Amino acid sequence: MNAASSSAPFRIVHTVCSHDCPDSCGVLVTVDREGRAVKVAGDPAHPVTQGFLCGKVAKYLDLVYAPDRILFPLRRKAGVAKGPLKRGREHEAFERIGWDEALDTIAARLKRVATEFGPESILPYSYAGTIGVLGYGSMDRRFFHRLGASQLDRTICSEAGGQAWNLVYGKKLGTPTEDFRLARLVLAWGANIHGNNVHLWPFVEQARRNGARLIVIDPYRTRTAALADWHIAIRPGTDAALALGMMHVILNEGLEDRAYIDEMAHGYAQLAERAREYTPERVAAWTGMTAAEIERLAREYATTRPAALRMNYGVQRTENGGTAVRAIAMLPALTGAWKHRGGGGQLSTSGAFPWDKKAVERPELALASPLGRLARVVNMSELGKALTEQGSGIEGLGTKGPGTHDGPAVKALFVYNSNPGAVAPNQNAVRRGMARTDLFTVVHELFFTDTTDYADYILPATTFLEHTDIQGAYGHYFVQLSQKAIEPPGEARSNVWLFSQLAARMGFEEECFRDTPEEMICQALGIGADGHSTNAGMEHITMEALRERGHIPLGFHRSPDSQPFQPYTSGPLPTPSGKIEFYSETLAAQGLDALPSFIPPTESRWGEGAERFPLEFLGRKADNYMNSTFANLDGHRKMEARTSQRLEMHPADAEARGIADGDAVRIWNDRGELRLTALVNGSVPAGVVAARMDWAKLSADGATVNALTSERLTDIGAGATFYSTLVEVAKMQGTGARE
Ligand SMILES: Nc1nc2c(c(=O)[nH]1)N[C@H]1C(S)=C(S)[C@@H](COP(=O)(O)OP(=O)(O)OC[C@H]3O[C@@H](n4cnc5c(=O)[nH]c(N)nc54)[C@H](O)[C@@H]3O)O[C@H]1N2
Ligand SMILES: Nc1nc2c(c(=O)[nH]1)N[C@H]1C(S)=C(S)[C@@H](COP(=O)(O)OP(=O)(O)OC[C@H]3O[C@@H](n4cnc5c(=O)[nH]c(N)nc54)[C@H](O)[C@@H]3O)O[C@H]1N2
Ligand code: SF4
Ligand SMILES: [Mo]
Repeated sequence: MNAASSSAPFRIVHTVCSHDCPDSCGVLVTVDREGRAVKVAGDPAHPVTQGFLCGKVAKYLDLVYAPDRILFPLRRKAGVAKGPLKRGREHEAFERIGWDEALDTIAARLKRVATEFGPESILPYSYAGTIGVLGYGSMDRRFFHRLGASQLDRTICSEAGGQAWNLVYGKKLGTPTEDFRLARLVLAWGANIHGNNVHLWPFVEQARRNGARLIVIDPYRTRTAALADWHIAIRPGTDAALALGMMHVILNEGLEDRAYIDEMAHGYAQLAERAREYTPERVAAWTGMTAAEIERLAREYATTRPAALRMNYGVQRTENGGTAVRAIAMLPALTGAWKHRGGGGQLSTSGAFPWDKKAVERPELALASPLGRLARVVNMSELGKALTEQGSGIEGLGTKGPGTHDGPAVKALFVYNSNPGAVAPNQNAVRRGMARTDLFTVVHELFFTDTTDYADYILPATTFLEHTDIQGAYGHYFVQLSQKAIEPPGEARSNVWLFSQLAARMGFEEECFRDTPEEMICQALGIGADGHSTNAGMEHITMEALRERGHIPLGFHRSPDSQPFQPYTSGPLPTPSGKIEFYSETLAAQGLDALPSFIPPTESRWGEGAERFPLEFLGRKADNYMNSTFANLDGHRKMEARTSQRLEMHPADAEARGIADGDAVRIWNDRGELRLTALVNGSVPAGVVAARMDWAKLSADGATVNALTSERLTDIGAGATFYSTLVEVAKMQGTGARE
């Protein structure tokens, strides 16, 4: 595909959008003779991408060629304090240096910190700037393991829901995206399909043309909700109650699939007993629905076949979000929805990709570190604590097992693939921590962000057009090769290159630090002597085939028409009982409730703080940004203009506070405050207010929605609880309506 002759005026290169999005689109990049990308387009041959890109990435060249991209390594000038820098003038705080000098001094400083305070005082902080297998975690993991740096528990996005799903099913699999077209009912639960997962939408539309109904359960009237047949504006954090209420009705009316349950599930009797407590009347009082609506929803869900559940991670960003996901995940098992092609559901498809992660990350290098063992674990959702409370930042049971409070204070922070200054909870604590004069901070970035304002060194990073990678997806079943389409601008360098170079400066002699991206791709695929992958389910994959086609389905998804993939229809499953677990001995052994139950979040209308802070706050993602990415681009900001820097309120809550549309308002709680302009438009139910993620430095008062969110962790998975936040709102004195 990209093998066009060099004399041709254009080449077309197959890349993969590496943003943290379920769709992982195949992106064809047109490159002119001068090596400049002139066009990006969705791959028409990819069954899920279907030839189109979302609005954000359709304008990707605005990002790649943005005039304010960081192009050279930079060092903070002597005497310039860490903290917010004026937008457009960040350069003044830094001086340009060469890569050699940057790498030498950073390596020397990390060595010194490791010797003086122990290597665990170094904290890598990364998330999903790229979800390519190499870019997300490969050479960097090798580097930090070998160094003995603290391990980061990457809990900020999906850990609660992912672990909850796995407690029920053992593995994150789901109905193939393409099969949603066969559904007669699509239930989008905490899932903004149109905004966050737009390549599922054509399949939903196709289903609806064939008579399917779309029901959306979301406190916010998203684009998806506005297009639905029925929008249920549930109160935040009450989903477990609704799922249990639906079970109550289903079991009461005998709508469960006993044959399927008997064959596939464990703990039915216990669950049935638990569900009996959740009468529609009780559940109505929590969720804000009527008992009749709960009954109607349960009946429609249980009697329509095929019924497809699209749950996304919105549900689990609440204090009891793990339990909520667990309870919702049990619904298709109770009704046997998995048996009907096009039914069942999807939270994530990521469990299907059998990457050889150990070969890529090489955790055994920790044995060669000065620690001689795997380092302690720091939860990324507690960055504020980790940076401000000596030896802290580790609580709860995360992915990597229980954390401890032992270990040295964090003395060096190495940020890449993430913008914690904007996206991490409890922003004021995070920024207080990052402003510490005794903290050494390196940030590998594309732009001057809310995080680079605190950096000692800034290193220029690449976009997915500028490096090679391989990628799976969490919203489809295709492996894709992302080929380097253009040379990086300036001196931008990839994550793999950076950590390979740093390893050399640290004197790490292991051969694996010299692996090329191509070699690491082969390691991830487990390419054997005959050129084929040796990973179970990837045996048909070769590098040649990937280069030629760009995308290749996983083994079980190769003949969807003659052999459709329907997960969880035969056992054993990779759970302790080998079955779908309604009752979890694993949780019981941890002293937790083995069955789902509803406990109102402490930060909710039922919580103690509700008297002082009576409004539930949703600091949501923007439809036209990717978390904090794209927010600095004018074209993207224009697309987001309607809700940008706005606080969405229900008319009743606005009126009670004397607030009119366009008024300047202050939103606050004990953690921080935010100033926005009121938008009294009814996208939220009474008692709930909402605002979008943005950059602090692009906001009038220099803060983002995360100035209000807390570091409290979810019940399962120790994830962040962005959507369990209480606030109060007031009209700002001396301000009138803006319009
Ligand atoms: N346009 C766009 N697309 C994105 C992103 C983006 O920032 N912008 N981010 C990407 C990322 S990082 C991820 S993880 C994925 C997945 O992202 P999702 O998990 O789908 O993202 P959210 O928008 O956080 O949550 C989905 C919906 O859940 C709703 N919600 C909030 N609280 C509750 C609740 O208590 N109950 C229920 N039922 N719903 C609730 C929110 O209002 C929101 O509309 O999307 C990716 N795609
Ligand atoms: N209030 C609130 N807060 C949230 C959420 C929410 O819904 N509400 N969502 C949460 C969720 S789900 C997530 S996933 C997190 C996301 O948090 P992050 O993963 O931090 O996501 P981004 O804001 O997109 O920042 C990624 C950064 O990586 C940089 N980058 C991109 N590619 C590369 C690369 O190849 N190398 C390097 N070194 N850098 C690169 C980008 O320029 C960008 O600044 O935010 C969380 N925070
Ligand atoms: S952000 Fe998502 S929808 Fe947009 S191009 Fe990337 S993968 Fe596709
Ligand atoms: Mo995420």
